Amino acid sequence: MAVFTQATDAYWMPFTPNRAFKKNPRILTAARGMYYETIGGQKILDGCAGLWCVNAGHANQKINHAIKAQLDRMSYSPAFQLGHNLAFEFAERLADLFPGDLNHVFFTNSGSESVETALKIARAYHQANGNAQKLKFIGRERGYHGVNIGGLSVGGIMANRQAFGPLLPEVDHLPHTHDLAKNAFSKGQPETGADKADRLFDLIALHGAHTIAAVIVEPMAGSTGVLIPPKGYLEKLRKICNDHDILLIFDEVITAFGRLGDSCAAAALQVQPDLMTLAKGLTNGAVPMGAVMISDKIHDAMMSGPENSVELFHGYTCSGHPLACAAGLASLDVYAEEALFSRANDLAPYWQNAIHSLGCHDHVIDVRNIGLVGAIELEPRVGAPGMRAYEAYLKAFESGLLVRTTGDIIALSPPLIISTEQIDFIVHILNDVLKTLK
Ligand code: PXG
Repeated sequence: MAVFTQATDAYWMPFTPNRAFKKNPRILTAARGMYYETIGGQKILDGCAGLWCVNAGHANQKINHAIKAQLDRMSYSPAFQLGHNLAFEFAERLADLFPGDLNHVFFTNSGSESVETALKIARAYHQANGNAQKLKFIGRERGYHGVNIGGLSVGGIMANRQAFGPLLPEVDHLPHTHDLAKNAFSKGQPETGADKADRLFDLIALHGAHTIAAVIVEPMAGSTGVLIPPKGYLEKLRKICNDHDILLIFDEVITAFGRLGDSCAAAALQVQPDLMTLAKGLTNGAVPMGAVMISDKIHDAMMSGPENSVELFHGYTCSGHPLACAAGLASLDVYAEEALFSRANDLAPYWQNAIHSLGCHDHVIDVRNIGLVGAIELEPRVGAPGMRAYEAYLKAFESGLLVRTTGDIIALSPPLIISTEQIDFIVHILNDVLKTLK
């Protein structure tokens, strides 16, 4: 059994209680398929696809080979004023994959950058159309749109925002859709709550549609603890945006690439956005990459100036990075060859029954699911919110299962290659954990 002797002081870990972690580090040394291996040699079933990204499982050999081959061919190509084949090919493939007229792709390196890019494109689009006053963004309470200033501003998670104010002033928020009193233990999309979208009318009345550039929402909010859109809610947002020339941005960093049983939430739930942000499953997490899908309407409006002028003063050194494109193209092949999006769809009823069986335990106040996503919400301990779920996380890990927790919510989003036996294992471990949870 290997022992961890590495000094830990220099590495400031993201979204981690560094001092507590470093007293008792959990160190992974390898990952393949559905499992990690720890430094102590323990096998851990991955109940959350890394951080919602390893949809085809870990160390997929086809993806690994594509990256290795590209590494020896060309490991970097300048992103501005020069191109390479894979970036064009990958963009075409993405345009084919996603619904409607999301036919144009801007490459970034993360979900956070995708969000900033989408917000900037929304403003630039309205400016190109002569509507320079359309500057405001409408986000949503409990929304997560990454960690950069634009994304924090439209995001709605207080802990992520409070140390960094002031944020963008031209922002307002819709209410979140989570309503346990009415929708606890819903299977799939909750029946009630579409009317929460009507609050957009109030914000339009308050600010004026002529000042609002875009509404940005996660079709299913992941990070905040799996908030599933009520039936009819996204459709309503779409209609109100259409009627007021407001762009609708779906942040699909978590929901795209099969998580809801289709290429993206827009396809699964049949609501078409104007812009869609991507990352994570775009390369199966193998190389950092993000992207924004852009509709014809927006793209064409921006292509109207003189032909030799830059249409969008925006981009990153590593936009369309060759290794990321190689990983992304191979990921699309694997998703198609292994039919992973429909696999997620086919497994969803089994998954639903399995995780709803956990609803019987003390302290469980909700179980919810959609596609291959699930959440178990626990009643917070008085005076110690989050502790109950954190204890569940630690106990599950000791028993060989990795879950994510946020507040007192246990979130589950396994790789789409999961078997029914492995779903049973998740439920078995969580049963034991929830039984002993005080
Ligand atoms: N938008 C959404 C909807 C996300 O979920 C981002 C943007 C930012 O992506 P980057 O690549 O900049 O991290 C995210 C990221 C979790 C968890 O366990 C979720 C995310 C990241 C880390 C953990 O819920 N989502």
